Amino acid sequence: MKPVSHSQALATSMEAALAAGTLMGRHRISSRKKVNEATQHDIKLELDVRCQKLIEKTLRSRFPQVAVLGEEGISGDPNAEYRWVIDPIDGTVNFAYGIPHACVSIALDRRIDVTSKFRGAVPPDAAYQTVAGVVYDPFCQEMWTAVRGQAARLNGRRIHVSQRSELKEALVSLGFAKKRETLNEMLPQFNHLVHRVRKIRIMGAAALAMVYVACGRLDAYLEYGVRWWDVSAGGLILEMAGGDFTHDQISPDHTHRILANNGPIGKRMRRYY
Ligand code: LIP
Repeated sequence: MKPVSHSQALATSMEAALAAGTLMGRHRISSRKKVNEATQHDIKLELDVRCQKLIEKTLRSRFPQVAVLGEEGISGDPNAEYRWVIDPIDGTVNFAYGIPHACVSIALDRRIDVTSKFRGAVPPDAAYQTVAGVVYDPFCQEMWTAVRGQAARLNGRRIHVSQRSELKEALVSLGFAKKRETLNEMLPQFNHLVHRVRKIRIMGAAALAMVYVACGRLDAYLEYGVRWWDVSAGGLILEMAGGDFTHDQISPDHTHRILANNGPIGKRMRRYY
C-alpha cells in the first residue's frame, strides 16, 4: 500500500464528517427517525447506517485502499496497514430523542509493531496507533481535529486541556455503555466520585466527552465498555491537546475501558480505573 498522507487523510475526514453532520442536522427535529434496533439501553437508527455509507463514499473516493472499522460495518483487511475508524453518529440515543448532543467521529489508525510490549497475544486494537482524527458536532458546529505530532484544534484554533489538579474542583464525565454489566461496573465508581468532585456529568456521547476534556470543558472521562470507534479520534485529539488517554481492550469486539484526563486529575482517578 502506498503511504497515506496524514494531513490529506484529515482533510478528507473533515469533508466526510461535514457531509454526515449535514445529514444528521436535517433529521434532528424529525421524530420519525427509523429505528433499526432497540434494546433496554441502546437504539440503532437507519440513519446511523446511511451516515456511515456517506462517510465511506467520501473516504473511498480519495483512499480506496484503506480498510474500515465502523460501528455500522467493517470492511477490508482486518490487519491492514491503515484503517478508518468510524462512528457515524456517536450519541445515537440522544439524537434519537431529539437531544442535540451527538457527533460524527472519524479516525485514521496505522498499524505499529508492539510485539516487544506484549508477552502473549496482542489485543487487536493495541496493534494500531491513531494518526489523524476528527470529531464534528453539527449542532454546535464545532469541529475538533488533530494529526499525530501536531496541535489539536477546535474550529482551527489550538486547544489545551485544563490545568485543574484537585478532584474537589474537577468536572468529571462518566459513561455507562449499553449493558447491565457495564452499568454495574460503573455504579460504584459513580458513588465513590460523586462526593469527591465538583460535578459528575453523564452526557451520552463518548467522542464529545473526549474532546471536551481536550479543550478544558471537562477534566476527565471514565467509561467501562465503550467501543474503539467511540474514542479513537477523540483520544488522539486529547493527547495532542496535552492530555492523557489511558485505555485497555477488554474484549475482542473492540470494547475498551478508558480514562481520558488532563493529566493531574487522572493521577487522582487511577484507583477508579
Ligand atoms: C455511545 C457512547 C456512550 C456510551 C453509549 C454508546 P453510540 O455510542 O458514545 O459513551 O455510553 O452507550 O455506546 O452507540 O451512540 O455511538
